[in-house]
Amino acid sequence: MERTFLMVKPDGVQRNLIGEIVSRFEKKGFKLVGAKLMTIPTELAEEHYGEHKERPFFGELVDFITSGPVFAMAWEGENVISTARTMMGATNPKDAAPGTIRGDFGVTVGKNIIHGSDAPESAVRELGLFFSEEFNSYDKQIDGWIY
Ligand code: DAT
Ligand code: MG
Repeated sequence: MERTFLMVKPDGVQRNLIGEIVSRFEKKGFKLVGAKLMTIPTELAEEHYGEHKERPFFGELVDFITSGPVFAMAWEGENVISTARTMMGATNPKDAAPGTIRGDFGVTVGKNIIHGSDAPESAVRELGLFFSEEFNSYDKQIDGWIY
């Protein structure tokens, strides 16, 4: 089953949105298989966002993501990578549709509430960066009503 890395950013934690965000993915039918509240060390932030290191906002992005605790999560489900991206909404909340997480709760691109892996390769890479331990794969009675 496909897995993705999702993370409530420091603004989402401060704004008490952890529960709301977890709830959306739970209700959708995806399965939480790993989670932790953590403050990201600078080196990990720079590696996680390495693809953006030449962009003008890179320093600001690293400062922001390390500015307070994040809620890092591993989620499992069919097509969870792309479906979670759809549920998150566009990168800039001003372009994100109502009903998406960024569309409902975000205002500016710098504080857009949530991170999610954008492809299978980045999901594997990011899960590896944030979770070294085993994931909690488990069956739920309700699985048969989802698949
Ligand atoms: P996403 O988070 O949707 O995958 P991304 O990978 O292009 O978007 O960028 C990573 C983060 O960097 C994004 O969530 C917010 C920040 N960011 C992106 N573009 C920005 C910009 N033009 N100005 C400031 N921050 C930006
Ligand atoms: Mg990205």
